[in-house]
Amino acid sequence: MVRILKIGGSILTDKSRPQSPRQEEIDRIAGEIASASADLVLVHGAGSYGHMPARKFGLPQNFDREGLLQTHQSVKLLNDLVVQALVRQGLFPLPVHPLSSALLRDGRIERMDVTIIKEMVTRGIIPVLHGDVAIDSSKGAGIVSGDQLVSYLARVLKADNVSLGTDVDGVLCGQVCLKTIDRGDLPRMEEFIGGSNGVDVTGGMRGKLMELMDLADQGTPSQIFNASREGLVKRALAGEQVGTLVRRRA
Ligand code: IP8
Repeated sequence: MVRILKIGGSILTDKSRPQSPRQEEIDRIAGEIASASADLVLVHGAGSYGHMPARKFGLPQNFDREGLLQTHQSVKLLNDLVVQALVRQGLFPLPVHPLSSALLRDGRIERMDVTIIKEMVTRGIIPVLHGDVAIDSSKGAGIVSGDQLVSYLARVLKADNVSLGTDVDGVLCGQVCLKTIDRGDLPRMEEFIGGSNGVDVTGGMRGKLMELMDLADQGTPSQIFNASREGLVKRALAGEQVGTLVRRRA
């Protein structure tokens, strides 16, 4: 059994200000993870640590070596804060930087060495990945979002629990949070799945849904829930549905 949890950058940081962590949230979420940390792969978004420098350097449209370097160094700082918070909970996390393990082609993961991640999980270690810059074999520079990592890893690791914590209750249709969503719902949802709060270069809720629909089509359902509500990370990890279930079209 493998569980994959992604925590969005908008929970962990203030996306409107550069490199601004929400330390209390990072610590609270680390505490909730401690309740169910076995067989877990953790992925976190880049928040203002990634999206702001990426936009400044015109990534991923421009191949800018300085931009790749600065953006990666910046997201590593957030990754370190997450790793340290888990360590304070008595857990054994290790950072895994996608820049060093994944190759993109046209913005999609073409290859990624997941053997290391599997070995870590088997040995009681929590691999902690994050949205990152990456090398793209066709365009030079790329960005691999935490959402794309979740969908790739869930497929390759055959995950049985896939949860994405965001700063909203799930997929919202106006004021109503949907219990479930599948590909057939997308046309009527177009107007509601626009953007995300703050600077975002990887597509907000729309990007997330595209990744998760592909995953659902291949037989792995996932859920989008509100990780800023206390207790929901813990309950999601325990297998409870606490947000919108993204599933294969019936
Ligand atoms: O926050 C984006 O990852 P995300 C990564 O998971 C960068 O969308 C570097 C902007």
